[in-house]
Amino acid sequence: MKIIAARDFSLQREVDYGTPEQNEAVRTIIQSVRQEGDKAVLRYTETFDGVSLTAEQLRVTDEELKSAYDKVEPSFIQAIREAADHIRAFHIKQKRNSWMDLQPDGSLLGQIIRPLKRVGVYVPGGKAAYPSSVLMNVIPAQVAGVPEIVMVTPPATGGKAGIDPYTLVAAAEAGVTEIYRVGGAQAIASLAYGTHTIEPVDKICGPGNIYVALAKREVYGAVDIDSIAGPSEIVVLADDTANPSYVAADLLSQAEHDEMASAILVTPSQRLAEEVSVEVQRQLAELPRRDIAAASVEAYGAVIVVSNLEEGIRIVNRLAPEHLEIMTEQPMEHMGMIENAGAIFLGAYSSEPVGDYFAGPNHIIPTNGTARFSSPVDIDDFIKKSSMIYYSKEALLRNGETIMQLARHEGLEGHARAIQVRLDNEKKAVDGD
Ligand code: HSO
Ligand code: ZN
Repeated sequence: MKIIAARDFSLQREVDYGTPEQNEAVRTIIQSVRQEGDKAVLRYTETFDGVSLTAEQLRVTDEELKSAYDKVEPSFIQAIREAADHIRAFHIKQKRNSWMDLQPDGSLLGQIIRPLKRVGVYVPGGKAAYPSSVLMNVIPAQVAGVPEIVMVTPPATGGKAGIDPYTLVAAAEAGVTEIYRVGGAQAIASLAYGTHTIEPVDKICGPGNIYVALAKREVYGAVDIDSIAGPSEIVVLADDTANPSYVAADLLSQAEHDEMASAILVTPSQRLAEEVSVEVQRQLAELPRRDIAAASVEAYGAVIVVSNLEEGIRIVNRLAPEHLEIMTEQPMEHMGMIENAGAIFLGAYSSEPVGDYFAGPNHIIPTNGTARFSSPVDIDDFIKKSSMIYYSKEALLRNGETIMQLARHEGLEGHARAIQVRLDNEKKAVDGD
């Protein structure tokens, strides 16, 4: 691993906006699905996934879901259940209440919290088909009270057997209410605009390939979308007391996600820097996904040696990493100085996979420096708020003139008259008394 100077370092990587051809292809798919509905969906499924289906076969049946349970080990179901319990318990803490505030003049102001009605979760095939990510997308929606949670996934993620049974089990355990075998841009178009078979949703979330990402960007506005996740990142802030083999293993745990993942050690200890570099190479050689991890370490990995932990913390705040592990003698003390990090893991035993799978906090976390201004997926992603205003007669009489002054200043006489008509009417009533 290269040892480099802090000032030369940034975590920011290019965001992939796709080639003009890819954008064009996505637009065509969305247009066709809008115009032809299921017919276009089935045609694209045949072309891109090599699976020919009827419209009735798009929806996964309850029997199919039941048979998925027979295909996976009971210990996997148990593990998913335990993880789901923790994730649910963590997200329940985030729930917000509607509130109302009674003013002395009898008026009432408030905020009403409502879940979104229908949410679509995309689950990709290929190297990023993670049952853990199904839990992390679906459970917050379910805890927020979303009544209809629709999952879409390409039809042959489990090979000839159809959809990967582990994905199906995770979906059922998390609380998905409908599943459709459709992937790619055609899945996103169906969720956004609806077809005869698939009702449109209010929000689409979940990761996918470049076509899925471009399609989500394209339909944004017609529906809400989640933010588009970049490659995984880990920064470890460690001092002399850290165990080099733990640090190296944790760096590799994220490097193995993607050739573009980023794993960085920030430390004031030259000895630790050197030992971790050696350890990374040693552990890499034995890692099944060593090709991916090695490419990531080579391109986006680094050890940054700083003069003290305070300087290290400044660098962490500048990087604003998705995941930060603090392996110092007093991790709690240093945590207070961290301003920008999506998730903070404290001490030698809080290895990042603890959070990826099990502890409860969400593993969908802002990347590419966006932890400066955004947050991990939570309940707020699946609710909306309505403001509530009840003005009493007394309140309007007291404040009407002021409101009219503001309206007239903006040249909006109609606004002013909406108030005036009430004030006049009240005046008449009083004069008539
Ligand atoms: N570390 C990933 C999430 C994940 N890890 C899924 C394992 N499975 C998010 O950056
Ligand atoms: Zn991970």
